[in-house]
Amino acid sequence: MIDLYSWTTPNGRKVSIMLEELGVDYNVKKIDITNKDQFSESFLKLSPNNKIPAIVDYETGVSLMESCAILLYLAEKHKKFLPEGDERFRAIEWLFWQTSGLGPILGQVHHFTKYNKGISDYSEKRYHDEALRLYSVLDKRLEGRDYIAGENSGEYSIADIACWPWISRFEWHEVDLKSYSNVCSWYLRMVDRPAVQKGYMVPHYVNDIPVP
Ligand SMILES: N[C@@H](CCC(=O)N[C@@H](CS)C(=O)NCC(=O)O)C(=O)O
Repeated sequence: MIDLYSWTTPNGRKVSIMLEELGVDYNVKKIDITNKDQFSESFLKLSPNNKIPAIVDYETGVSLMESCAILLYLAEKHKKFLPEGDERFRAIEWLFWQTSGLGPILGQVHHFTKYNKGISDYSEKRYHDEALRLYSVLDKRLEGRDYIAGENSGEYSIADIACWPWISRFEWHEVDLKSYSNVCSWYLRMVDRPAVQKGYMVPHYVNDIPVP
């Protein structure tokens, strides 16, 4: 059994989608980051960086913070959603791209453009421009491919699971998803997956999955 500490955000949804894809049993522990639950003493023992998500795997005794470390751990444990051979590092490459680029930059767009509009035109423009660049990078990567990593036309992997929840906030990014046609097709392909639909609603329903 796994305990998942999470909230209704992209980093949290990455892990719930992965757990749904794997079909493993898990308990959800709500950490309401709007209520500062992430700073409680008990949660800090699991997540010293004060952020969701975190997991405790009672089968192995492993506890982990950092969504992409959790995705890698689960992929290795279950031998699923991480290609083998050379393509393994292609998936890891895009996983790092998400965690070092896409997530942090889109996080800044949420901060300045969604929640603090008008406070800093400079920051809004800087992060929006960079967000558009990242959408273009992903669009190019997905040209002629169904999924981000894997040989030929791609193989569904933790790289897709890491990126999709961030792209699902395209409206917050003021991005017309249809103008990134490869990203848009991939996004809708992901929306069709029952595990994506279920994982998106963890720990609870906030809204329907946005569809362009
Ligand atoms: N690099 C971390 C980022 C985690 C993160 O930023 N979590 C956010 C929610 S998406 C959070 O817990 N924010 C609470 C806070 O900043 O106080 C990961 O991928 O797990």
